[in-house]
Amino acid sequence: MGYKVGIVGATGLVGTTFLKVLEERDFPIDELYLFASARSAGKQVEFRGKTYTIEELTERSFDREMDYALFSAGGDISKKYSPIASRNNVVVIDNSSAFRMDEDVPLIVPEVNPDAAMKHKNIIANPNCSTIQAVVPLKVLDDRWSIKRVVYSTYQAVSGSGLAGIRDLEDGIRGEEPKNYPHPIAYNCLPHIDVFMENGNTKEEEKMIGETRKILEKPNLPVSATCVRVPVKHGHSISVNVELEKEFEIEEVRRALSETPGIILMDDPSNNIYPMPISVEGKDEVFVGRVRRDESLVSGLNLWIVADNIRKGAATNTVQIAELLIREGKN
Ligand code: A2P
Ligand code: 11C
Repeated sequence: MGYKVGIVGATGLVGTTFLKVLEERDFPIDELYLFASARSAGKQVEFRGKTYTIEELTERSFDREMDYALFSAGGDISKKYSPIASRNNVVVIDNSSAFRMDEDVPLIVPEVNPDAAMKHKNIIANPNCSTIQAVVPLKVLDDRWSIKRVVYSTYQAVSGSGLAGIRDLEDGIRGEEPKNYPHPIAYNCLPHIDVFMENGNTKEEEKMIGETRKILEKPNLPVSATCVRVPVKHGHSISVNVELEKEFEIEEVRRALSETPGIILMDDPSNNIYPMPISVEGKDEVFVGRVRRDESLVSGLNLWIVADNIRKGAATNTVQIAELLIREGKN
């Protein structure tokens, strides 16, 4: 049996990747509905050898029968249209930050907290791309050695800002002024992702802090983050410093990470082997390397975590949430 699936933001970077991932994973689809803004209405898209026409998203879009709607058209569209879809009994899996910290909305990474998804009330949130790739290995550490504190330093690709970010990097290399970022991103790094908050953190940093606590179900976990945009097209990298409650053996940490589905340990520095953005593009796993003891702490660990921000960080994780619901009979 197949499902009736809608995609909101079907022309965007994440939206088009939804289609690729659904196709690759053989997701069972009987009916597919593609939505974007009025600008794209009428455009045609190929999926599994069939041609589909993009429809303008309106308040009537969910009047028809639909099992799942995968949203990636920004927070304002999610805020307006997810409740309409949900009232019409469509299960929304939302990529925006609109509902992530809402108590009634599960925030899900299927490898980490699948059980939380079962309590959904028709809206499930997909975490921020940087958070997703960080919590997959952190969950392994927390289960075995209990995490006491986390410090994140990110190196985030321009594709995290959608097509506008990619355009600024390409234009910048040609010497043109940026249109999306406040400074050139070509040959530069910007310690600035999303808006600045009153406490001096950016919203991206606050997202990583709050979402990590919610997903790991550790509401008081001390987490610190510095998020940096770098001139890389695809793939976010994160240097993660973790303090653990219990003593650990480094080989046991390596074994635990390498045995976990969804993680690929790429850690052979003597042969120059470690994950890099260019080696993870188009992949669905989270890659971990540079696993080593932080000797400045009693039980401290450093990790280097890299993943494709548009796939595991967005489209793949969303599709995996839908697959989880189907497996558990919770659609
Ligand atoms: P469109 O292409 O018609 O503008 P990205 O983040 O890669 O830029 O993608 C944003 C996605 O959100 C696109 O599919 C875009 O459609 C969609 N979108 C933007 N504004 C609206 C809107 N008002 N209604 C529906 N979809 C929208
Ligand atoms: C970035 N992480 O790289 C952001 C993109 O909250 O879903 C995703 C923003 C979000 O800019």
